[in-house]
Parts: sequence; structure tokens; C-alpha cells
Amino acid sequence: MNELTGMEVRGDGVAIITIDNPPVNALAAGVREAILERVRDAAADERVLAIVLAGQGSTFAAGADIKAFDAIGTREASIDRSTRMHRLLAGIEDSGKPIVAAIRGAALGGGLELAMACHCRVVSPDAKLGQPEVTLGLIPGAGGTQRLPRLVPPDVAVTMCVEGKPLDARAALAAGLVDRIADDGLLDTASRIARELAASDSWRVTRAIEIDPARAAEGLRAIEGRRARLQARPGAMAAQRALDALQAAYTEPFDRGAARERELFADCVLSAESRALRHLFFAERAAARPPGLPAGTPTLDIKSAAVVGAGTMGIGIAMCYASSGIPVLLNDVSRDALRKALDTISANYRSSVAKGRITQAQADLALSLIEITTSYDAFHHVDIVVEAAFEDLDLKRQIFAALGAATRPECILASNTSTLDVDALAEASGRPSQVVGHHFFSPANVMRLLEVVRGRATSDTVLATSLAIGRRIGKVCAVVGNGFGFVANRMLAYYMREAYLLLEEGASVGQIDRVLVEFGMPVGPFAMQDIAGIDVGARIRQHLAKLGKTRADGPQSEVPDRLFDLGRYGQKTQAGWYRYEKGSRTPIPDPLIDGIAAAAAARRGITRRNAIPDAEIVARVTTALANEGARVLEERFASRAGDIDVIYCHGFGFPHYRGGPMFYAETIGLDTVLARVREYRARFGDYWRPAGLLERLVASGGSLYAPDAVPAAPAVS
Ligand code: 3H9
Repeated sequence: MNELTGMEVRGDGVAIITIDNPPVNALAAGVREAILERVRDAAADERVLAIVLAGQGSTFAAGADIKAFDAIGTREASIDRSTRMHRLLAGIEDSGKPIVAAIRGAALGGGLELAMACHCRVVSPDAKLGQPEVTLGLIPGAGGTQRLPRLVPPDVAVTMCVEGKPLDARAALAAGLVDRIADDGLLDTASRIARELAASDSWRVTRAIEIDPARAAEGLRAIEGRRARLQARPGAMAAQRALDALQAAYTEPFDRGAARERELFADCVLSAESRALRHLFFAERAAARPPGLPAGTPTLDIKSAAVVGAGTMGIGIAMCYASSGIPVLLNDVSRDALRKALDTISANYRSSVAKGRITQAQADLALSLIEITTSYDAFHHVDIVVEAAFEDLDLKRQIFAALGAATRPECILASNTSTLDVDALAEASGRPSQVVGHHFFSPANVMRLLEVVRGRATSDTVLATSLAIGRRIGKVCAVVGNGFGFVANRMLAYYMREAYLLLEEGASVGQIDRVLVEFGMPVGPFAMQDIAGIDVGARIRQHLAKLGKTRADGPQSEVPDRLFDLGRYGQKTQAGWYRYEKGSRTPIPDPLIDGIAAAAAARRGITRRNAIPDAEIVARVTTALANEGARVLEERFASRAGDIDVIYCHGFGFPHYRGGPMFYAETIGLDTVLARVREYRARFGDYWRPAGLLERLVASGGSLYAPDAVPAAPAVS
């Protein structure tokens, strides 16, 4: 068992116990017991005066083993597990010798709970301490909701448990969560403090700290304030339960509060929300390891970048690089466009500073890393170029031919195209193995998704480097094949098709938006278009019409094109699917839309219904997503259902607590999804074609997530 920890008794009487469970020292079964065994050994060893508990490598401990939660099938099993963990931490607290946690890197979840059961906490400047359980649909389950309020002010305890964001070393020191920051010599400092505690013969046992009445009252007020804000938020069950547990901390003695925490943790760990969020946690990490890309594929070192095109996307992409400390050349043919781009970038950074998201120094540094240019002269220095020019194949071909000549052979040439053929650009460049798609989502400096499009000739090194640089600039990456609309926009087209058709059938813009927000989308489809611009979609449809293509199979509603004809482009023209008062972003329903929808329905011979049930709206759009997602998988434009979940959650805000469109389909049952597709086919027409993969899985009782659900093959065109 004790390969999972190490112990060294030093000459000064300090035992250094090290948690050793790579890569992140998760407190899996065996590790927890091993720690207690070491503590007991040290406590029994006469040579030992004091103990330091540290993590091997760059992490203290990333918390409980998240994978193991799937095996908890009952409340009793959950409560039993938490009880053992509580006992174990009490055993550490009561060891009889002072224990100092020496924290390098992350002390998260159960890792922080372990550290709080130590008698003192010393951290390195890079430490991050947090209770992120809520992001997994959980609450701290090993006493975190009881020990944290005994150490930090109520607003900090509430924020940490409800928002899940970690504190950095300085904030943790200011809050009283840690006792010392060791700029260097973490173990030496921790050992010295441990010896001092032993010499003083008095150290603090966190669970014995009494919360004074004034602080308890403040805690209850902070909790009520939060509850009011959470009330309307779907998917906030874990946050509510965290507040319940904190309330117990401010009103009950430790043991009763801890018992309450165990009950509430059990509610959460068995919930559908938590299962979905845990799925997404692993799916996000798996997405960065596409099948077919050998582990350990070498990556290129990206020290500088260039972006071609200083429009909205180019600006956002340049900011991603600069904000991550990578110098970037921003290129455009128009000097005027470049000057405007710099103004926009400065304004964006100013606004981030004003909102407290970054410091002035960080903004100044990022801005200093962006250089504008109208030529490719300096491109032979850069390691990657991201092209974000106007969406026109001939123009992009010319750019790629020029980039092929202007850059070094090993330079990566990435296109931010959302609709064009990456292989055609690869061919134009003259060195197709270096070409890849990097499809960002607008605004590129905010949205976390990056679709990495693997072309026919994209080399493994370019793919691996794309994933590495994507992660470095803060993106969640997923590899997709070179198909029209890739994955995110292809699926969005089916979601929007149903929204338009429901409108023609008699639902209102307001009803559809409300229902999908209640379902958990951050914004309804029509309000979203009013933000993004109705003109953008209309121009793409016009372009496709010339090529004889449509974005999705099935009837193409004319309603959005009528709005475009009327100059109703959305918020920017104060009218789109809604009306907007000058200077306001509040949508006001506009009866004119219903008239346009009724006329469109009449032209298509559709009898409008007086009322469309809310449930049908959710069923229609989610079935369209799941069926198209299954087609994407069988055509191998994505390699795994989890990749699609990651893409749609991070690209278009599918509620994370539902796990993504494919996970949601499994939650309601693939047989139900297939039955709906068949029902809609009978009601609406043959464009509702069930995906073969869906039919096969339903026939065999299989799962989209089984390792053999989709024949293994790299996602290539
Ligand atoms: C909890 O603690 C409940 C308790 O209250 C008590 C209950 C009784 N478990 O993210 P990375 C894997 S709930 C299992 O790429 P980074 C991860 O999947 C937990 N595995 O590295 C990946 O595996 P692979 C609360 C875990 O450097 C590898 O480690 N804790 C866990 O970018 C590397 O991860 C959290 O929510 C885990 N706990 O970031 C913290 N953590 O290589 C979750 C990581 O096979 N973890 N893995 O893909 C994190 O936030 C980040 O991993 C961390 C490192 C910041 C630590």
C-alpha cells in the first residue's frame, strides 16, 4: 500500500510524508489509508517531533479520485465512504504531533480538505487552493464545508464552495486559509514551523475552532444572499446543497454539521447533474488525445505567431496569443483596419482591467506583444500563422500560396475557416502537411472551444502542436474531420432548422427562447442570433444557395431571410427577432415576426397550431442534435461521442450539467430518441432520417460511449 506515499525522518526530528500518486496525487482508495498509516508510524516514532505532509511533484493533491464516484451506487455507500474519510481526517488532526501541510501547486477538493485537517499550512507562491467540487455537481464531502468556515471569513467560504474557483497563494494568506508563503525552500520552511509548533506544544485543530456568533450571523446572511441569486439558475443543485452544508457549519457543532454534509454529498454524488459534469470533465481531457495520434508525438515550440486578417475573428485570435505571452504579428491589407483593430484591442483590455479580470500590467504586456503589419516580410520568423481572412475560397487560396512562400518550411499554417475545405488550402500552400484548421468561436478571446481540423495531409506533429498551443492559449480543443461546417456549426444548423420550423408551426420567438433557457442554454436561439447578427447567417445561406447547398437537410425556412431583407440584423440595428430600445439590449417581442412566420407557413402549406407544448420544443431541437451528432460520428468527422459533447457545450453553451447533446440523448434513452426521429419522419417528412449508428445501437442495446461504438479511425476528411 505504501508505494503511494513516502516518508523520510530527518535528523532534525521532522518526518516528511510525501503523497505519491501521479499525475496529480488524487486521493484514490489506498492513498488516503497510506497517509494515515504514515502519520501513525511517525506519531509512534520517538525520533519524530513533528510532521510535514507534502505532495510528490508539482501538485499537493487534486482531491478525491473523480473516476471512483461512478462506482457509488447507493446513499449508504456514499455516506459510508464519506464517514471513513471524515474519520481519517480526524485521525490526522488527533495524531498527537503537529502536522504542517507543505503545499506546492494544487490543493483542491479533498486535497484542501486534507490540508485543512493539518495544523498549519505553508504554501509555495504558485499554490492554488480550492473547493471545486461544485463544478462536478458535488459539494466538499470530507469536511470541507465545516472546516473552511472555521478558517476563513464567510464571504470567502461561500464563494469558494458555490463558485468553485480556487484562491491563489496571496488570496489564501489574506483569507487566513494558509499561514505562510514560502518564496523558496518550501519543505525547509514547513519543517521549521513544524518544529516550532512541537516546541510550543500548542497547535490548532481546525475542527475544534468555535465560530463566534457574530461570524455565524454574517455567514447566514452571506448564504441567504447567495440563495436569492441562485434561485433562478437551472443546474444549481450542488451550489444549493453547498449552501445547506455551510448553513449547518454556522448553526451546528462540528460533528452534526459534518453528518449533514455527508447526507448532502450523497444527494449530489448520485444526481444526474453530477454524473453529467463528471463525464464532461474526462471528455474534455480525452478530447485532447485523439485516436490515431500516437502518444508522445513530438510538438513544435511555438515562440511567436502571426494572424492574417484584422476583422473580429483576427482581433480575438491575436488577443488569445498575446494574452498568453506569445508575440503576435497582426496582418491586414488595410492600414486603416489595423489601426481600428488596435483601438478595439486596447479597449477590450481596458474593459478587462476595469472588470478586475486582469491587472493593468498584464494588459500592458499583452498589448506590447501585438505588432501590426501590412506585409508578410517578417513572417519567416514566426512559428505559426492563423489565417482569419474573409470567408472566400479563392482569396484564402491566394493567401495560403503566399504564406507557403513567406514562411519557414516548419511553420504551421492554420486556417480559421468555418465552412471551407482545409485540404484545398493545404494544396494551395505547397506544403499540405503543415496545414490544419483552427476554428475559433466568436468572440475568439472569450469562447473556450477550438475545433482543430485535421486535413488529409496534416502531419501528426502539426496536430499535436495544435492541441498543445490550443491548451496554452486557454482553449478546450477537439479534433474534427474536414467536413462542411466541421462539427459545431453542422450541428447548430439542425438545431436552428427546428427552431425556425417550430416558429412557422405556431410557436413564438419568445416561447422558444424561454423554453430553451429553462432547459439550460445560456441564451435562446433567436436572442443569440440577434447578438451574432442575422446578416451573418443570411449571407452564408446566399453563398451556399449559389453552390446549390443548404446548411441542413430539410425545409429551409424563409423567415430569417425576410428579416435580412427588412434590414433587421439584430441588436446592431435595434431590430431582429426582437425590437430593442436605443442603447438597450433588452429584447422586446415584436408581433411583426408572427405575421412573417404565418405567411411563410401558408406558402409551405403548413397548418399552424394554436399551441405548441414546451416539451415538444425541447424534444425537437435535442433530437435533431442527437441524430445529427450520430451521423457526424458514423461519418467519422468526430471520433467519440464525448468529443461532440465537449464541442457543443463549449461552442454553443449546451448545459454542462446535462453533459452535452449525446450524453443527454443517452440520459433520456437512445430508444426514445430513435422513436422520436421516426415519429417526426411520419409527421414532417423524410428529411428526418434516423442515423444508422442510432438504429444499430438501439437494436443491439449499445451505448454511444462504448469503446467500440464508432469504428476506430482518426477523424480525417
Ligand atoms: C473531491 O475531492 C470530493 C471530496 O470533497 C471528497 C469526497 C469524499 N481524480 O487536468 P489535467 C487526471 S472531488 C482523478 O490534464 P492539469 C486528469 O483526468 C475532486 N483524475 O492536468 C488527467 O488524466 P489524463 C475535486 C484526475 O495540470 C490528469 O489527471 N478536485 C483528478 O491541467 C491530469 O489532469 C477537482 O475537481 C482527480 N481528482 O490540471 C480537481 N484530477 O492524463 C480536478 C486530475 O488521463 N483536477 N485528474 O487525461 C483539476 O482541476 C486539474 O486536473 C489540476 C491539474 C488543476 C489538478
